Amino acid sequence: MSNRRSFIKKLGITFPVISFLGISSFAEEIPLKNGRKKAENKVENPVVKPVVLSTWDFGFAANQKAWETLESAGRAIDAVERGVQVPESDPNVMSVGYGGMPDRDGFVTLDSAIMDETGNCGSVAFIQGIKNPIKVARLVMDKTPHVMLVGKGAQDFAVSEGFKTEDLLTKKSKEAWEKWKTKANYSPKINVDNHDTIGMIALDKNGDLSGACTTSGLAWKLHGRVGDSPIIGAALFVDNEIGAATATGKGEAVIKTVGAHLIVELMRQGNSPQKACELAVKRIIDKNADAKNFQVGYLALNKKGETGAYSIQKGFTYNEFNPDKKEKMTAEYHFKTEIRTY
Ligand code: SD4
Repeated sequence: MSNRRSFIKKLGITFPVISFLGISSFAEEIPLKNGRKKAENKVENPVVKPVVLSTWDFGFAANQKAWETLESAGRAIDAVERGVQVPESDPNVMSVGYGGMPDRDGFVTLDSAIMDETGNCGSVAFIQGIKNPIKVARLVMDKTPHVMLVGKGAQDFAVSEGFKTEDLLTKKSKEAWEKWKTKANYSPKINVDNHDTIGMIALDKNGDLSGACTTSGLAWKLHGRVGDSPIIGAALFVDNEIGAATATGKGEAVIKTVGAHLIVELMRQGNSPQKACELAVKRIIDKNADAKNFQVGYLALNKKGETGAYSIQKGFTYNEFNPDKKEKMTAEYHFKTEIRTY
């Protein structure tokens, strides 16, 4: 125990008084179920302004939900888990959770991941019949010694935890699939209705970062295809010393460049969240001659609450909430703008 901390203990000063004194770096270590301890809060700033970022227009309602938790000094991990359940549960969001568009064979298969401030994480991939896969990912993280469960095993685990299985294919999604089948032309479009994952990253009042990412993946994908969303490091990565990042768009391109992890490492090297997102997009463009034909969008957030957003193409919208603003934003993008040199 530091001298400063033992001194305060000796004085018998209570937590509210400590907070009043603006001494926020005395958070005790919290033992976690996995035997590890939550890292001691090293934030010196007494009042951390919470921030939450999420992808696409439907993320606005998700941010509103997450904000309730952040505003009341809850943990970022709880905020993101609650937030992303909003589009997961909404049948009108046809690219996440319930009502998501199916694969080529008519099956709705879902991918989700979650990661907290201790570096702990959980994910489910190719899970079927479960409306809120992010909750299952959280349980994989909290209750198992594993990081990832897939397919039937993931569904069995969910059922053993009390989840109901349901038919996730709504009338609307089934009709869209039937229409697609008449041509069965597999050519993913940009920013059109064949994708849109929710990725959400947040910083809480304690200065801790967490993230979640959940999707039904690319519509009309091959049965069994798993995208970037449940892959830790690809569509989601959190390092509580540095920052967090999340991705949306063509998962294969994100996996191949380990996008979210790349962004966090670029921030570790001193780049701002904005520059880190731009460099990660540039990496995809450098490695893919056909990058003009698909979309990838990145969001990043650092420990100071600074944010970044960038995409390959025009049209990537995201939502940024902090105590001073609650806004839908449009990201800067690579093509059709001057290419920046670094
Ligand atoms: C995937 N990245 O399965 C997801 C799809 C997506 O915005 O994000 N769409 O590849």
